[in-house]
Amino acid sequence: MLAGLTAGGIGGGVLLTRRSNSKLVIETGMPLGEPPLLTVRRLETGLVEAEIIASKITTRLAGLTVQALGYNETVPGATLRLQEGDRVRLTFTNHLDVPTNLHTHGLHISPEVDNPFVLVMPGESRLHEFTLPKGSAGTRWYHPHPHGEVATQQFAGLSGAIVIESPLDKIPELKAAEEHLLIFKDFTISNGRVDADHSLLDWFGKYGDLPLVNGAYQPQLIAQKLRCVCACSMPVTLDRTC
Ligand SMILES: [Cu+2]
Repeated sequence: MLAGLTAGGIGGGVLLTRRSNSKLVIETGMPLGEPPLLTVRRLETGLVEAEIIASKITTRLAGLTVQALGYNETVPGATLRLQEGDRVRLTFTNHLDVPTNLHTHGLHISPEVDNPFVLVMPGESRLHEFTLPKGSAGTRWYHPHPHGEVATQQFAGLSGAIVIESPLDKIPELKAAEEHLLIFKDFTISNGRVDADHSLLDWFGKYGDLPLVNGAYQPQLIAQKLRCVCACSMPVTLDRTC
């Protein structure tokens, strides 16, 4: 995966990439940052509303400024934090210039709501309405699911975490515990952009040059409680991705 990392350690180093065949001066060993929380509106009616927007963005990955695709203008996408029993009205808006859609990976909801065959065209929105049943608590994630384009769009940066809390999370000891969210995702960066090109050679999987955690290379963290999402691009065939 990595041809070599020289002059590394805390601060930075030169990464020789195999896939993009270039040298990258990257940031390493920095304190771990986490994706922002997605804004959630809890209405008096009991409904929970949120919006996820896919768009082209300029962002920072491993200390590099790059063009990528992001959800709510970040890579990884903003974290959607919900609770068991929530009645959710989730609006997905496509500000990309290509069709896409939204898949909520791991949620037990109707395929009529989470339908990978329904495309959201550029500039359009789609409403996902569902209820989170008892027992659905855990760490999930969301990503695009347009057939034939999943790997390309996901590799370009589109993925984010869904955290569903249960009543157990209100136990004082658990509530008081320090919690961190780690999203593992590999990237290839060349010419100032996330290179998401995908070929038949990649059909059984591919690795990006940069294995990142929350968009950082080898960040540092001392922690008690971790939530982890692997949004890596290796399992790209549909039956392995979902
Ligand atoms: Cu999935």
